[in-house]
Amino acid sequence: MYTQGLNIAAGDKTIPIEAAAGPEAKRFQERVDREEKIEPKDWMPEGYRKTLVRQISQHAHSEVVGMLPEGNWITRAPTLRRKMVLLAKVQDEGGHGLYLYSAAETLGVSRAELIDQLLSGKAKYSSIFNYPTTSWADIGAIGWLVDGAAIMNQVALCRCSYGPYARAMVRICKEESFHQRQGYEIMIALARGTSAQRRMAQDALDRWWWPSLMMFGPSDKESLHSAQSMRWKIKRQSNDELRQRFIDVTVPQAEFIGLKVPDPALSWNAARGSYDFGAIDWTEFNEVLAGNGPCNRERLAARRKAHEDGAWVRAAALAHAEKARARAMKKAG
Ligand code: BYC
Repeated sequence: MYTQGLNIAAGDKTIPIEAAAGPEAKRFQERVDREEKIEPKDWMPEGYRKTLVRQISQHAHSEVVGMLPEGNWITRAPTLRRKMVLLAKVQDEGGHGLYLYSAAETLGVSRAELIDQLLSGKAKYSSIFNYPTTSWADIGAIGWLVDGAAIMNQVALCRCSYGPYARAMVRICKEESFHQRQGYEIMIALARGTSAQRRMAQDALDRWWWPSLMMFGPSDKESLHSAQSMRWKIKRQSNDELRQRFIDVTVPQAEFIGLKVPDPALSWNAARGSYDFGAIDWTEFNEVLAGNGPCNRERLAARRKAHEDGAWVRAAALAHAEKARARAMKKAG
């Protein structure tokens, strides 16, 4: 059997992937090509399993860390209605994290292991959550742009070849589309408001536009995992394709509310039927991934504190489960 090297995780560039050879690998690829869903107990190449654990756990961590920038505004939402909506949204993100950790657990890793990887700084989470939320308009911009970018990526993931991930994504996408609309509604209200409110909305768009484009990951040329993930139908569209589609749907939404996308190179290309856009600052992206974004340290410190504060809840749940198990054993004789 010949193998193909693939960088599965940072620093581990040699994990072999049974990409093309061996009867099981061949049957596996045929099932994927026929659009059959792969389920937890099915045979799968080790590289497929590791790629999914990496992506699903990074996704779960992103949902949970993603609660922090918005959680920052729950006590300062301008009206009771806005507060209720924001609370519900942040709670939804926690729920998404739980579905995704459960989907990852079907691949033979424990949630405790995955959380350790996050808290030790070994696991990645989306770069976008390392930026601060400095005004109420940022809550609008996150819903509109960040959830908008997430939906663009995640609708494709509803057709992922791995059943538990694909099914989790269906529900998550429904909730994300409500999140996107609540964010855009905040932006509409600000854009129609006083000149100070319009300035606040424009300032939020200026700060969140480029980091939102970075959410889709490195360019296809630089993407380590895309080609193999697309062969396995984990990913259905490339990072650049999804980024372009996001730009094409979002620019008219900005124009509709009278805001200006902060990209002087942005222009409609009639021949391509898409917008041309300026260069993304990949140095900034790489710095954020390396832990040097504006809020990386603060985000991890907040998660570590939450984990420590929750120790008594985990201990109580375990003690309760143990008592219930002992009672059931006694009853069974
Ligand atoms: N940030 O080969 P590539 C939400 C990493 S949360 C950080 O293209 P891949 C929400 C990548 O992991 C939704 N790291 O990788 C929550 C890889 O590193 P490793 C978040 C990034 O996996 C609360 C390396 O760069 N969505 O909606 O094929 C409030 C090379 O990249 C990023 C998901 O997680 C990044 N932006 O493609 C509001 C979607 N980009 O692992 C909203 C699921 C790349 O080799 N994930 N990297 O060390 C995916 O679809 C894919 O993993 C990506 C990257 C498109 C992100």
